[in-house]
Amino acid sequence: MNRRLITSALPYVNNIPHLGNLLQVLSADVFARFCRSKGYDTMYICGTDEYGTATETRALQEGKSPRELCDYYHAIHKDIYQWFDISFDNFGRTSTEQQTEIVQSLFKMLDERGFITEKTSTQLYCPKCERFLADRFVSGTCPSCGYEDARGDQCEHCGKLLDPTELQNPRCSTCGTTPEPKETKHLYINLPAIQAEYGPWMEDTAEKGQWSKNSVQMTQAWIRDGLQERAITRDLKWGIPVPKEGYENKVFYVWFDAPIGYISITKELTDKLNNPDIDWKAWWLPSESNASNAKNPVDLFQFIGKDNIPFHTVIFPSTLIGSGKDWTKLYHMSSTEYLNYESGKFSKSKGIGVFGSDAKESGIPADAWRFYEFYNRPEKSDTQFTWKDFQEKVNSELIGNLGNLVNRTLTFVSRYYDGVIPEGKIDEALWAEI
Ligand code: B3M
Ligand code: ZN
Repeated sequence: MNRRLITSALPYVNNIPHLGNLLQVLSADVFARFCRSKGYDTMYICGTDEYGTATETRALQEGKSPRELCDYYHAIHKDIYQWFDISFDNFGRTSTEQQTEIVQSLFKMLDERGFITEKTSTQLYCPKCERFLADRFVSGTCPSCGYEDARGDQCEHCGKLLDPTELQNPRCSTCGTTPEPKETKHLYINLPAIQAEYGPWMEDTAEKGQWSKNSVQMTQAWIRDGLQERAITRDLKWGIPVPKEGYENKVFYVWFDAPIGYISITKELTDKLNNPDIDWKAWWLPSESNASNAKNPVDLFQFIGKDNIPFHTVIFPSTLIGSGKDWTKLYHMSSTEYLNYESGKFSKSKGIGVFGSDAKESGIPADAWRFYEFYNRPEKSDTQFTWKDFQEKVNSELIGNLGNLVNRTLTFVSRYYDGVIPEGKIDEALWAEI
């Protein structure tokens, strides 16, 4: 049996997780439990995504350093997922030495193979804060749907990925000043140059690994439009240093480093265990590992929400392919639609929805939450969390149907067989009829 490497999207560390985040970790958890019960050699990895402007802006608001903010929220995430009984093999974080080491080495491999280019571009600069406004440091009106509070990297309303310069009426998220365009240079990953190798891999894997329909569609649309070079550096302080001359004041873009977190969190686990037979390379770079399970092939199953699709189906695999090494790459993509809250959207920034801490303090057991979230999983279209439906499904399905079946069976075994299911032979005719 192939081994199974399972990941769920790394939640941003800047807030308390809500039911939308829980959906991803729960989906992967159910699958991991299934795999273990079937005897697969299984590794389930997750952790907090700690770099980028989401952290820096939040730290400014809370009067903490980015490091303090990450420590604070990482502990909260860990605690909440523990309460939900999520069976991670490791719940790590991206702000580790292991992450810096692997991200920088992947970057160097790409650079040596000619897949990194340098470009000068015009970016928004806030004259008052005296800095370039990366991603979430700028907000404005979405050019695609007109939503007035779109962030510089993505419109939360329609999901479109944005470049901050595309925003209409841009403003600095920190001080509100209207930023001005100014020139700066950045490094790009040359996706078009990797496409010749990436394209056939994608077609083959999407079919073999039975990717969710939304991820196949979105990925094919990206390929059809022609892959673009994408900037992988940012003018920020909180991030991984770029090991290249002239880039001393820049860091890697969070979306370049985040998926590599799956790898470094595995390494952090195996460094901690210090057992030669449990080796991160056996999972991610098996050709370079001597661990006893390394010869057995690995299938990578990834669980994410639909707004994270291209990062996992295009950019991360292209990074790995471009490095020239035989990394474990995506096999099955399970990407869900959105889980909405009482017909609106969950929003961490606006505090709308049910958060992990609310669930924990509700007095409703974790298993009831787990049941309803999974029952209501938005597989083909968006679904809604409503308190009324939660109550109804728990009462009718979990307690009424499943609970009763289990309870009656156990009562029966206890009453007539002293609590031990007797050896028996199945009546073939009855079984056939069933
Ligand atoms: N942190 C976005 C999110 O939490 C991002 C996912 C990273 S997965 C490598 O939705
Ligand atoms: Zn929009």
